[in-house]
Amino acid sequence: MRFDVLTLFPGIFEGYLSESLLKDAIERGALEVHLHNMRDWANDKHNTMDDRPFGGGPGMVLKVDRIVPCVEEVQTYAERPGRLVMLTPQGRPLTQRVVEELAQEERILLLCGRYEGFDQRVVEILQPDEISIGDYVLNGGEVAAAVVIDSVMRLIPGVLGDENSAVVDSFSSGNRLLEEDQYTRPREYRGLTVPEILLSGDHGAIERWRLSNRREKTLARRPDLLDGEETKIDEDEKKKKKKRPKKAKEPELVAESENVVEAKPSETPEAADATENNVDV
Ligand code: 6GU
Repeated sequence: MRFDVLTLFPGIFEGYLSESLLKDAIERGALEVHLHNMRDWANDKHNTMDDRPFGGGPGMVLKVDRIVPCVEEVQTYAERPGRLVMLTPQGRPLTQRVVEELAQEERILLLCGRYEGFDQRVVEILQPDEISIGDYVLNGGEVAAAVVIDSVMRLIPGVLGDENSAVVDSFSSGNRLLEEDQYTRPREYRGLTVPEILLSGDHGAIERWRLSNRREKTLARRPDLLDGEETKIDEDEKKKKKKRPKKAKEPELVAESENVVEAKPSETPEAADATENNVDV
């Protein structure tokens, strides 16, 4: 997959692209990210990219006669033009569904705004897919573009190693629940212990605990994530809870999860603990 980032501040991306997963993916050729400084399309001696808004008001507006030729030229830099995404707080919200949709593209251009935004004729002429990363204000689209790259690249086959599989992530298709609580060694810290069930070696019971934990957490923190079916089931559960007080440490839910990934016993901390201490789990 190829990203072309159009920005007045290409330096913002350099550190981010040269670390960790992004760096590896780029080095392996699984991902290309090309940075373009839009100021290269300023054609006057002051390199002007923005101007005061007609009608008055604060801030500056990015000029249509700089931005449109810039995007049109960058579109010719690969065999096929890419999908044009404009990062703007007025865009449609970025969700995992939108990320999944973008991950289908071969090429994406990310157009980053600054200041008060773009002249509206940029939108009229180029008809970009306008995307926002949330209901708060950023100084510009660069951080939002990095969020798009980060979330989309995880879904490209061959970009993440198996150990980082995106299939079971929260919000991925078929899984709109929050992640369960995680623990690793030590078993006890400042008097706080790991839930007993995770040390039991009973993989069926562990999976039931995890699913139950995820659903309770999602219901408590993000009920908006539960679709009609989930909400209905959880309401049934709440009723059951009222009638029958919860037994300590017992998993509530016995439904099967679609996305169960069984860890090999040898890979779990308790198994490693057991090996270290020469005990069976
Ligand atoms: Cl895409 N841009 C800016 N400037 N602010 C934002 C945003 C984008 N998404 C949320 N806030």
